[in-house]
Amino acid sequence: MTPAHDGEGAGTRRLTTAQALVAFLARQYTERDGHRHRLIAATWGIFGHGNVAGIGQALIETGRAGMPFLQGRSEQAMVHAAVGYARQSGRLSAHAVTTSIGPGATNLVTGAALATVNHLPVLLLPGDTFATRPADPVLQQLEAGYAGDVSVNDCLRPVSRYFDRVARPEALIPAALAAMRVLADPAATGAVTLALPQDVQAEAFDWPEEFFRERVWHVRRPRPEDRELAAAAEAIGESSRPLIVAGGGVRHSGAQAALRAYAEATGIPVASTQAGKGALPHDHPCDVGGIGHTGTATADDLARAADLVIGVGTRYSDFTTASSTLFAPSARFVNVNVNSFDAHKLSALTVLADAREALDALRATLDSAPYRVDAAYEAGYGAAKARWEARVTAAYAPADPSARPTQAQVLGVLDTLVTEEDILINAAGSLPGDLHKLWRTRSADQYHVEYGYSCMGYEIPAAIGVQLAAPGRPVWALVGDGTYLMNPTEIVTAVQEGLPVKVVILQNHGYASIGGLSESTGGERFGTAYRHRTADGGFTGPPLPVDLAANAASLGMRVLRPRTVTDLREALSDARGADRPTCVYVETETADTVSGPPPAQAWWDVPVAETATRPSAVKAREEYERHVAARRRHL
Ligand SMILES: Cc1ncc(C[n+]2csc(CCOP(=O)(O)OP(=O)(O)O)c2C)c(N)n1
Ligand SMILES: [Mg+2]
Repeated sequence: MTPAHDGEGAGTRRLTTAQALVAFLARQYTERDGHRHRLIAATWGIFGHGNVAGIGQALIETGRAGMPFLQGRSEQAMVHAAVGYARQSGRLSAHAVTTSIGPGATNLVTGAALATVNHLPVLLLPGDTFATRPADPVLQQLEAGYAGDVSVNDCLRPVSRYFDRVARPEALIPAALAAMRVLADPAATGAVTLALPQDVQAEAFDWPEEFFRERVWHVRRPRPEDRELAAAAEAIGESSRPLIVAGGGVRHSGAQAALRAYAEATGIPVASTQAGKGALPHDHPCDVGGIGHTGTATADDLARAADLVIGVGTRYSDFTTASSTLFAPSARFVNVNVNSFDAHKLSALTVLADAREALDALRATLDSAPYRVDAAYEAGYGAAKARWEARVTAAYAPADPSARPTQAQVLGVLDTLVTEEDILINAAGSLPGDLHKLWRTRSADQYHVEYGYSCMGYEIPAAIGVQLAAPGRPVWALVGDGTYLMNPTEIVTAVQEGLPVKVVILQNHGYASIGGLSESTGGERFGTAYRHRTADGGFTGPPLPVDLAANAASLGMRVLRPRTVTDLREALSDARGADRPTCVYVETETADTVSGPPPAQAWWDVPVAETATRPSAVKAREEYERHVAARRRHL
């Protein structure tokens, strides 16, 4: 870096905008509970003309120690990796992602939406077309006829929590500070985009030294207001059938111990969303498992009967609420959330606060106003929990260990091998439902299912990000064949970085989950199987001769191909101990004769055609209308 120079620039440093940004990012920290973390721990990148000579050059100037660099294969996947890292880091540390202009930039959009929906921080640094426009149109420029200041990067606005275009070097100062503010704000965080016109990236400016001082961004834990706390405690005191719904906010806040203490003190059962699963270990007496469409019978029956639902850090997605059909019309809600938007859902009594602070404060109210659910309620959900546990055991148990495993049996084998160290990653297909219903989560960060955006192809890159944040721990990306095909290329990055991630490919020759959904909505599995096209125009021929195991091997992975349950146990055990990226490829049994996991315990709204000629669709519509009639508005 050029040192500060004399004269008019005393106390300033002459750097390009890109150099200044990288130097700035290298000195940003978060702090929570007295612990400090590097806010931007590394930068992912794929270079093109829009960033190679700007941010690319700045990264060499700064050096590897100042800003570690990670090379990706696709921009979307780099964001997934960054999101995996941020979730595993408790949102206290994040990654940046630099891209070229045009396609490199718009490839970020899906990842940005995923980060924002899940409230997970990532800093996006797409290149942008020239601010000075000397040679318009630059390669890959959009040229919107109606507006000169629009570029493809504007696609990132709706999916970013903060967006800025740094059209002049000095505009970087407020833009960079605002970006850090949003990334470190527990209520606002998500994707943050600083679009960097390629000429501005390379332009020099005399930056005030003050810009480069170390900055520590306090990640706050707002305490509940007395008034809100008192109202919540009163509602809980009046309740005879309360239920806690633990969402992702419990995890982000690190509120698991506080939740456990509160649940133990009150006997209130705890159901969890996909993001919240693991808030309590599966064998805790108060843990009743997943809630909603993919929930357990225990949790869903409690939800139907609950007179008070205490949402802690949840967005109440349609899966969680069974599309507004799960909770009783008379149910009341208390929402603990750091984010006002979520706190106000379902006309709840709001407790606008950090989850840990709020749960501790609620527990403290018990000193003056003791509260515990009655023994019959506790015994009731305890018995239901035991019944569900038996169903999990049945779904996991192989009838014949020399046969091909079902998907649930694959989870069953994994269940026998993992400890609380293991981390499981998944996002889409039939696995999220199976995992939510069945998985016996042993530790607070074991269950990593991205279900806010449920994005096929999140798993493998996310495993890389998680492994970077959790070195030495077994990290498993569980993927369906469709998901694998959507985004396998980051395997190369795992190989390049020597990260021993484990990828389990569950081959069932197509989009089985959507096939099932199609069938139940009268769509007859149209377009969901990976089969050869036949003379009738459909995809009803033999399965495609695609070899995903060979594909993974070609990208540099070690690949194991177990065929039976017995082989699978050996392969998963081998992969678990492996010190290099290892893939376990398994064909799963899908025949209707094999019993699968328990069916959905609650509805999910997928609109069915109102007019149809095929009997299956007509019948599905009748069923749909029956369910819709049960929808409530909690006002
Ligand atoms: C990027 C993306 N595209 C489409 C979907 C819709 N979708 C959800 S699950 C699924 C099928 C997944 O197939 P596979 O990974 O093989 O899992 P399976 O359903 O067979 O268990 C599709 C297409 C999605 N979630 N994400
Ligand atoms: Mg599949």
